Amino acid sequence: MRAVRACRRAPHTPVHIDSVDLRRLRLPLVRPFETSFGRTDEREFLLVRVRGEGEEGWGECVADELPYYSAETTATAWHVLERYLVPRLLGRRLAHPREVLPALADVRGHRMAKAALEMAAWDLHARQQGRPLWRELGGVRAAIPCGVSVGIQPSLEALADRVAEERAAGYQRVKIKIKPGWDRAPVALLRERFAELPLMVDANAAYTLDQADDLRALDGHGLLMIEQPLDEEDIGEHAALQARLKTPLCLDESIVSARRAREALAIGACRIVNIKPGRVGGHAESVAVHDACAGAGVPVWHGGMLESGIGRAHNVHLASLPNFSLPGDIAASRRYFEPDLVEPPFVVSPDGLMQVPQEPGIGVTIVADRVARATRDALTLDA
Ligand code: NPQ
Ligand code: MG
Repeated sequence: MRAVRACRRAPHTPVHIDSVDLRRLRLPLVRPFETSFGRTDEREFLLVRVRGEGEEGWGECVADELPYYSAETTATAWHVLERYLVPRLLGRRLAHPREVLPALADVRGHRMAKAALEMAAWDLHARQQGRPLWRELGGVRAAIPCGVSVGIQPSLEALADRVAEERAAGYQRVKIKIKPGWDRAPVALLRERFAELPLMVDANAAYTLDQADDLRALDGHGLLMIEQPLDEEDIGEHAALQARLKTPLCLDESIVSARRAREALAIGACRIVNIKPGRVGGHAESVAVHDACAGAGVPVWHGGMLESGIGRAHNVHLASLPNFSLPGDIAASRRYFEPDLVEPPFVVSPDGLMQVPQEPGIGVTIVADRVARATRDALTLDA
């Protein structure tokens, strides 16, 4: 028995997927989340389960119901997964999950849909090896530093209360969402109330270069960074803006691949990069972005997409790589979903750390009846 297992767990266990389940879920958020592009009280997302060789692997598609953070939506991701992506993998034998994204390369774009499938394949592979995902990805940390993303609030007082609460919970840095008209006053207030707070802002592409003065007004406040002030396509304009600011710019929406990251760094469009595996097509491309930034001496941090515990677990494993040297937007399960879809839930210690799971694969248990209750559509695709 032992010998058989050892053999199955040999270093070159191929990825062989013989069935894929797609599910669309809706889960109420613990509290609404407001950004420059809108307000969400219920998160819709897809889950992908891949099965092969008696094991399974799970991935979460971070696309939203509405095309406001990104062009992809749950509906486009479902369509592309069902018709184009899953058929390219079913019955195929790939030597390693790194081969998944190349196997999908003739389908243009749709990185969030691809990432969900690719990340499920990594979980499957890691479980087949009997190893936690972080080891397969090259992680080096047993715990990751956590920051928190605070949405646009109804008033400045409400914002100050929220930030005080998050500080008390241990988060090592706070990011607030800004938009034209909600930028100077909230930053000035937080600086007054929390002088030493590691603070940053995220505009989600709400500004144009014409409004550079609004952003320069934030320059004296010692912010860690300003995240994605301009449109995702405006990489050249971010370089022009960075030249006029002391505060580092960080790109999120603009960085859709390692190639794009290298281009952005080469022209000085940012000094920090946010990595979200969903945005770049999964773990392998995230590691490539991570490595490109490390090579250029540029720190990265892990973004968040209001994931359930399944996507969150993937994020925690990835964020254990060495160049994730700034606290990420990886917060406790209970800030978003109560209960989460996984056990144990992700928790943040009083000093702002989250443990990286040590069990095989993503290392958490998926609670089937919670998944079932939140499911709106389900489909199984077989080889
Ligand atoms: C960001 N996240 O860094 C994102 C954007 C974001 C934690 O600030 C539904 C689907 C709601 C995707 C809200 C954080 C969302 C979303 C915000 C993405 O830019
Ligand atoms: Mg962002």
